[in-house]
Amino acid sequence: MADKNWLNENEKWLKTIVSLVDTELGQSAKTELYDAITKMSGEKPTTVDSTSTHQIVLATTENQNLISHQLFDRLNDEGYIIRTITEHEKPTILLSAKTDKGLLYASFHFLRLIQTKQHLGSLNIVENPKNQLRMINHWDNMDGSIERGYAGKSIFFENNAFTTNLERIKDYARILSSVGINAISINNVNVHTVETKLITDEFLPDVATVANIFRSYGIQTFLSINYASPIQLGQLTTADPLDPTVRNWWKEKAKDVYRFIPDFGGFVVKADSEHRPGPFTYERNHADGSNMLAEALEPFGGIVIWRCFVYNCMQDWRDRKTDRARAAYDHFKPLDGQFYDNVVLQIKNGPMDFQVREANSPLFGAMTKTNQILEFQVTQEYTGQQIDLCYLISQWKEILEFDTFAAGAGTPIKRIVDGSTFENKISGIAAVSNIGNDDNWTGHQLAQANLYGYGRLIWNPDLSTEVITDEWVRATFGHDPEVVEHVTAMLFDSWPIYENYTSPLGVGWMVNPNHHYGPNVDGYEYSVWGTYHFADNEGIGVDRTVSSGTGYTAQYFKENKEIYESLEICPDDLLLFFHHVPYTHKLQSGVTVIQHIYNTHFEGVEQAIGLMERWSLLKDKVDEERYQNVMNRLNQQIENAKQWRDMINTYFFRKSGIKDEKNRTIY
Ligand code: BDP
Repeated sequence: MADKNWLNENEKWLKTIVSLVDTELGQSAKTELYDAITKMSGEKPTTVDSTSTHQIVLATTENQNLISHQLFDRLNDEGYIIRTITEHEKPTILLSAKTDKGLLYASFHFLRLIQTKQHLGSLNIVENPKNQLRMINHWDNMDGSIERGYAGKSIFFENNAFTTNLERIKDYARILSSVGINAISINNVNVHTVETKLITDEFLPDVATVANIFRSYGIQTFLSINYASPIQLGQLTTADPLDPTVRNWWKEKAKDVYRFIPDFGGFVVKADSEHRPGPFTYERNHADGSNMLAEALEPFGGIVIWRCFVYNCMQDWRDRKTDRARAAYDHFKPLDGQFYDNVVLQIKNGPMDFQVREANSPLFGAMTKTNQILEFQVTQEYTGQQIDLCYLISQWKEILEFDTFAAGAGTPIKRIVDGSTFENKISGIAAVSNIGNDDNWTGHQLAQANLYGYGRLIWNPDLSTEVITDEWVRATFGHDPEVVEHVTAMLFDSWPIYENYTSPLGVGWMVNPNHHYGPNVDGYEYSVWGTYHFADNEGIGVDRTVSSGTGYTAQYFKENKEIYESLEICPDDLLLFFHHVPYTHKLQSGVTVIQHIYNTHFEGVEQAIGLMERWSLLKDKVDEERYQNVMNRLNQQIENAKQWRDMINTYFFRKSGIKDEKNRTIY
């Protein structure tokens, strides 16, 4: 419900919606406007040129004559204009774009203006998305489970079949489209037996049904595929990418898929990664593997999204030379220039795996002749699992702003993945979704902010975290100043708080194996996963320097390499990611490493309690259901934080024998 004063001044604009665009997407644009305005203003607008004094007009370039066509030169195919034209005989807000898809985005933008109480009398907005591919990846399995899902079961699958609840999928399409997402892969990157059959006649009609829903909201559907499909589905004896029968098999397969879904996006591929099949079996490389699929998809305009999450997951912990952080760069950088132009590499933001804090992947900008997109994780695998609050927009913003120096100073990651630095044909950002069939979609009510913010940030990485957060808080909880203040502060504080009581100084991985929630300092220390902290009685951290360590720092461009290589200027928050230091090493902040560990863990618990206290101030201002949902989780978060504090502090106290300067309780 829009605010009364605002409504009094602006409701004249909301009485009539005239749409001149009759396509499927045009219909969606109009319906979204119509339904939302009805709900927000309490009155149904008319949809014909009525007697009302003002109107909203939806039109694409060619069917409007209200503004000069030249103004559209500034738009790309997904961009739009929103303009108040008061001098016209009937004052009009024109929502216009070159395409009906742009129009849909214009409608959602317009609704955001209402939700954030902007004045509608003098709008002059021109918007283009900065990223071409704006994608969501699902890790949903057909038995209904979601790998790393923390918000219930899959909304797509149950009992090894597709769901019949298509309304829910439609609502999801609307959610995604409202923040500009234009691509989705619906199944897990680990493609198991049943899911391998998604590209067969058994399931393609169902995939097509889902794709139809997403299409009406401007979203293209992709599938994750099993690299060994020719063997598992095709009775071939090999999946060798250079074998002509295999190549032919994929070509025929692509034809099948496009018969059902003419605008199918393409394949997402996890190959030679964590025991998934891939070209290595046949002594071929990732270019051979991806190009074969690209060749099959090319006639239909499809693309191959090939993941770079490739490393040795059978490492011997005694082997101090192998460094998992190096793996993606070592595998892919030498192949630059060998990929077809409908292949795009999907690179996780960090070289390890979505940790609370890790360095940024040095692959960004390292391959000048290869399409690349960035992968974030909205689902909070290592960041609290939607029990603990962890607002990730601040983290992603930092990553996107990171200067790679790939084309000299001023080459942030955001300008590499948007394709502008190296003029890539395909570019953009993908992320693992955090939704499931829980009523509130994300389990933790406030985790919705991560999905919203993800969409908004990748539409325009130049947007500030403040602006994105303010939009979400107001759209979700309204405009009460106290609510806005407290929810905003909670979101902003949450990532640093989570970092405080979990992983000090960029060390990472001190979590329980498998499920990854809660502390376990040595859980991965003597395992095969390559994720070590090397703590002993004297010190902690991974020496990744060229001078005495794994040489990982050399994968960065010179300016960053020099910073990370140096013990003196390496930022504190990544110190243990790059260096092995004694517990008595003095940080730039002035405290020793061990004292930092103690301080942040004590502080983290206090701060988690602080979050709960802040939320409790809103008891009478937020409805009971949402209030309780968040309160329950904050209480669990406090228990988790205490567990982290006590285990980490005790572990390092026992290892180092060094007392807390402030004599607090350590067990
Ligand atoms: C890790 C997850 C695992 C995923 C893998 C991946 O623990 O479940 O399959 O990443 O991205 O973070 O492929």
